[in-house]
Amino acid sequence: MRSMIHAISAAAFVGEFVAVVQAATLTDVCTTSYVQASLPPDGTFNGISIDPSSVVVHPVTNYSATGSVFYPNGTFDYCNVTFTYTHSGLGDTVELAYWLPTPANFLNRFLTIGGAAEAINTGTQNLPGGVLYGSVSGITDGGFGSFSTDYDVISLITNGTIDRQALYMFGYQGIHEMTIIGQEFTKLFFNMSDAKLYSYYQACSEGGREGWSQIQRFGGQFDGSIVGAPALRYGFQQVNHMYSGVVEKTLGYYPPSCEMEKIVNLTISACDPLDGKTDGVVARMDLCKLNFNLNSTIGTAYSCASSSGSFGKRQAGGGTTTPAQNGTISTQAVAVANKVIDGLLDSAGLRVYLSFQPAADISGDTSYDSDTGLWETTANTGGGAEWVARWLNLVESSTIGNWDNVTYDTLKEWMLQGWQTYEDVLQTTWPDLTPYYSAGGKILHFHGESDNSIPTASSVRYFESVRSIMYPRLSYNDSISEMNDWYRLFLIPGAAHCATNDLQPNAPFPQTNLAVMIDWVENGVEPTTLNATVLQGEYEGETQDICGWPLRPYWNNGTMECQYDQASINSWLYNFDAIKMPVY
Ligand SMILES: *[C@@H]1O[C@H](CO)[C@@H](O)[C@H](O)[C@H]1NC(C)=O
Ligand SMILES: *[C@@H]1O[C@H](CO)[C@@H](O)[C@H](O)[C@H]1NC(C)=O
Ligand SMILES: *[C@@H]1O[C@H](CO)[C@@H](O)[C@H](O)[C@H]1NC(C)=O
Ligand SMILES: *[C@@H]1O[C@H](CO)[C@@H](O)[C@H](O)[C@H]1NC(C)=O
Ligand SMILES: *[C@@H]1O[C@H](CO)[C@@H](O)[C@H](O)[C@H]1NC(C)=O
Ligand SMILES: *[C@@H]1O[C@H](CO)[C@@H](O)[C@H](O)[C@H]1NC(C)=O
Ligand SMILES: *[C@@H]1O[C@H](CO)[C@@H](O)[C@H](O)[C@H]1NC(C)=O
Ligand SMILES: *[C@@H]1O[C@H](CO)[C@@H](O)[C@H](O)[C@H]1NC(C)=O
Ligand SMILES: *[C@@H]1O[C@H](CO)[C@@H](O)[C@H](O)[C@H]1NC(C)=O
Ligand SMILES: *[C@@H]1O[C@H](CO)[C@@H](O)[C@H](O)[C@H]1NC(C)=O
Ligand SMILES: *[C@@H]1O[C@H](CO)[C@@H](O)[C@H](O)[C@H]1NC(C)=O
Ligand SMILES: *[C@@H]1O[C@H](CO)[C@@H](O)[C@H](O)[C@H]1NC(C)=O
Ligand SMILES: [Ca+2]
Repeated sequence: MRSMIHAISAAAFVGEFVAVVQAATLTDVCTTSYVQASLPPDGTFNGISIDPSSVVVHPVTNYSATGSVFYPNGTFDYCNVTFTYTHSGLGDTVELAYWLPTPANFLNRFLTIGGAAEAINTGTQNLPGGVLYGSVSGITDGGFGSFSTDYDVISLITNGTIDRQALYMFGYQGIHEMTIIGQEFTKLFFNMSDAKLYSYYQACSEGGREGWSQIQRFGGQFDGSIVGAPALRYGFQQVNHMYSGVVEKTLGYYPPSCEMEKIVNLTISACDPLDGKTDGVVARMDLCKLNFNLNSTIGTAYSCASSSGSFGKRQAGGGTTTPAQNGTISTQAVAVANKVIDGLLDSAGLRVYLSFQPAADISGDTSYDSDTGLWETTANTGGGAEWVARWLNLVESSTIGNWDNVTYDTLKEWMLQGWQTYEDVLQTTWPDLTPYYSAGGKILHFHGESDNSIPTASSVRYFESVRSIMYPRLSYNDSISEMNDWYRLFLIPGAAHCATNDLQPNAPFPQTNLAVMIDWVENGVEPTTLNATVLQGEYEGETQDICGWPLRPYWNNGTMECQYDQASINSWLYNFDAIKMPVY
């Protein structure tokens, strides 16, 4: 009976009720019938039919979420809701999951959560990040078969035939639909009537790309978006995963992991103090790049104990065993490191793409083959190779097999091919964000300075593209100042790819980003610096502030200053003179 009344009031008279304080409990409303009555009615969304009979509801109490870098630990009650919808004329099934806070804790917020790697969601891992802040959180399975079905395995219908629907769902449509359905459902479930629902986005890596896919297309969809280390410029980014391997192949040297890690460790030690604070963290990768000569590591001894288990920090290496290693750092290993850090140039010596910062952990690109007793690259079996196999060659395979003829020029061709083929769906670099900005949306974009999967400079390039496209007539400083009213970029010292970094354990991570964003959107508190927390090591629990781009941190006798340093800024910018088109 209660749900019938609710259905009538919500569906028929939306807008005519003044918000009434309800004293509903989780058990009152976390029921199949109440959820069914709260679904957006048929006809709300063109081309979408929700199936009320698919609704599955579980009230969950005292759920504990701990150990995430994206939100603090917490315990809460929530309503776990899943249901499906279909696209008119397709007969497909897309499943959605929403976690709704208990009514007493709901604070008129909705949070969209994206995926990672080849997935359009991160399972239940990041859903708590919204509920903790009084927000409904939602994920989608994209229509790929289940919440744990990655997009890559269903991306081709068969060899030669792209599943276009799945491609566009992964590219941007899936997250968009989950969001607009979830926003309506939230309003109806909580009897919000005309009250403002604040909408947020939060995800990292592929999820960062998905965030940009929404910001670039759907102005007004989010009040605040938190995008971490985004895999944007997808055609370039995916192929770039193969770059280190092609460097090794071209230079004819496959460095043992220990040798490369020693180079990384020595770089960290040498560059740590350049930021004015010796704490094991390289907070100024620019000064490291400008001042540290990797050649100085040649001849230093290294040794590592044997290890087993999952190997390869960046590419899926499988469960290999790594033997004990020792030796002295060779000229060839340093040549590989220098070339990897320099980034891709074509055979004419012109620049094609950007690369990692010097102290990022670039030691995971080779693995030991116990059959041959040799070190080899993992690049021809990793994510970059899968991209070429499935999305460029349209073959159901996760490797390219024989790559004898793959050169720097091949990588360039693949980058251009991927960009052109998927420009409107995966490339995700549209630089004019006027609709999002005009609707009042805020953006908090962050990227680990020691990212070893998606180069940090990739984010700097996109920020600078948006700046120059949107503010062509303003000076550099004036455009930065205008942009910072609604879009801020933070480079996180020492952080790895969407994660803390075991080689720089004292580095902070911005774990409270959603709290910061809520404060910005709902209370007008501008994050001039970004709140971050040290999550491991000797300073665990310490709060640190992070400078906003283009300012750079420097500790002057123990006090951090955010400084403007033109040479440092310039070191993050690249001119892709091998490519005639503008690359945003
Ligand atoms: C939840 O935890 C609180 C505090 O630990 C406890 O008092 C309460 O009984 C628990 N509720 C349930 C349903 O387990
Ligand atoms: C959060 O939980 C993790 C366990 O997953 C624990 O290691 C960490 O110390 C906790 N953090 C705080 C601030 O209590
Ligand atoms: C949420 O509900 C779905 C669908 O019933 C179920 O598969 C999942 O295990 C539930 N998750 C949690 C954390 O309760
Ligand atoms: C797809 O192509 C690959 C490579 O040519 C081949 O190994 C595989 O058998 C093909 N799969 C099907 C289903 O034809
Ligand atoms: C919404 O309103 C209906 C009808 O008054 C009520 O039964 C229900 O508990 C309310 N829902 C919430 C979440 O307060
Ligand atoms: C690099 O430093 C880490 C500690 O930060 C250490 O565990 C590791 O053994 C070092 N690697 C080498 C090759 O010395
Ligand atoms: C490092 O050594 C290589 C090979 O000897 C040389 O070509 C290169 O210029 C050196 N780099 C620097 C920055 O000294
Ligand atoms: C270095 O490795 C070799 C085998 O490659 C081994 O014989 C030697 O004992 C090792 N030396 C040290 C100091 O670990
Ligand atoms: C590599 O290139 C050579 C010369 O063009 C060609 O004969 C050979 O078949 C190619 N190999 C592969 C694996 O494509
Ligand atoms: C931009 O502002 C910084 C201070 O934030 C200042 O040092 C720099 O000189 C300014 N640049 C120009 C071109 O005015
Ligand atoms: C900043 O982080 C600290 C933990 O390091 C946390 O206690 C505080 O609430 C955060 N501030 C904001 C505005 O999120
Ligand atoms: C640096 O800080 C210490 C203590 O914080 C103070 O005693 C010293 O005078 C400062 N030095 C300078 C040059 O400011
Ligand atoms: Ca430091």
